[in-house]
Amino acid sequence: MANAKFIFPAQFLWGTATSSHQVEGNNRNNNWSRWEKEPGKILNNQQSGSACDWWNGRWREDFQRAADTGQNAHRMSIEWSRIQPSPDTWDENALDHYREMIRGLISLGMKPLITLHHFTDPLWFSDIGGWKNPGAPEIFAKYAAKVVPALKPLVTDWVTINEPNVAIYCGYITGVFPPGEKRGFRSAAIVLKNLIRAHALTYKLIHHEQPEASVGIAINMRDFIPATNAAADRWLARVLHKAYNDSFIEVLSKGHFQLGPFAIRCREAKNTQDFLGLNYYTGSQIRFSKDISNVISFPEGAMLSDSGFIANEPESFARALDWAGTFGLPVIITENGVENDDDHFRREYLADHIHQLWRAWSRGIPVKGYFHWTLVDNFEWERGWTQRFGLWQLEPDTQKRIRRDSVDFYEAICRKNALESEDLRHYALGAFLRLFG
Ligand code: IFM
Repeated sequence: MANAKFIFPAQFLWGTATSSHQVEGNNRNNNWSRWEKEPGKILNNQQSGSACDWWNGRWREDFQRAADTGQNAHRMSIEWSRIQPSPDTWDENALDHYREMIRGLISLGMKPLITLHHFTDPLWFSDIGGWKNPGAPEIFAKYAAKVVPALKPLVTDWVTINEPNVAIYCGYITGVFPPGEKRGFRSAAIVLKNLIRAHALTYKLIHHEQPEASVGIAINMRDFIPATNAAADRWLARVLHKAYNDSFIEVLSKGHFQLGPFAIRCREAKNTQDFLGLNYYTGSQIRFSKDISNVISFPEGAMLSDSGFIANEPESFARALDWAGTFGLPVIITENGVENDDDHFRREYLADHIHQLWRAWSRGIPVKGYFHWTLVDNFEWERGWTQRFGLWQLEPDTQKRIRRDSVDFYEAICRKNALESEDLRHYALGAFLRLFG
């Protein structure tokens, strides 16, 4: 068979994404460090501990790994609680530390994409009500006003807030993230509005500091597919799509959002994105049921990740990309990946998703980059160390890194700026056969 090559546009960003609390280790002053200590909050009562030991300097070897394997970009986050350990103190050493890390990336030829908020809040902020505090947007903007001038000589690409929809859903509806409210719909609405305002203020502040900056959020998009053609299933899938996927992003685009009687109006948020950051992992099937645990499932026979969290549904990724394209902005895949320790599934998933990414680009969606989640196995929030998303496997106790085969596959894609059928055949035979068999 002739070799087929799915070529990406020049200057495409290929990297991995990480977040401070998941990799740094020894974060002791944020709401997650407190949450982890409460029995029963994290699977098997595991804790982040030293995580990937980045704060002690192991970022150097991991950045080297990324650069040595062809990556030209990296998405990382700044830990608010390190920069502003109390309301009136700023830690200049922590800022220096981040400058050093970012310089490290640049010196290795990797473009930094910097996230200002990735799930964690300083303890003092949580103790004054966190994102429910009416002053939360201004408090956050004050932190951003400290970080942005300090990093702007090194950074032009910013993500203000990571997955606000996940933070709200897990923090106030299911309660698996701090502050652990369950079915707190009123709180969720308050937090949604405050996060939108925090983003809008920060967007403006960054552009004031750095007119050439490119600023977005990273939204978690989940494709909700009606399980049947029944009106109730279709209705519920539509409502979930609006509430989970659209609510935040629509306000950033139009300044308002409406779902039945629930409305948000925030004119200051209108047009406050320069790119759309898409975090996509899976699609799921929606069935109308009074028993909430029966609502979400995966299609029968779907290829599932180790703990059954993620299904390989590339068509859902295609729909997510089409959806992202409707906002008329450049699209960056700020996260995509799968938890799989033995790596057989990751390579197939990677192949199917990169292929869909290429297809989206060829039908005109302006995709500019892809950040695989993640570089090295790290602390996976309420699921502790049980889910392994890394290109490199990590033994947290010894800090030993073990290269998974996906590294070689991803390296081939990054270096060639293309997905080639030969690499597909070699690393992901299932995907090869799905495409060419
Ligand atoms: O690890 C998380 C990340 O922090 C946010 N997006 C999803 C990832 C995998 O669950």
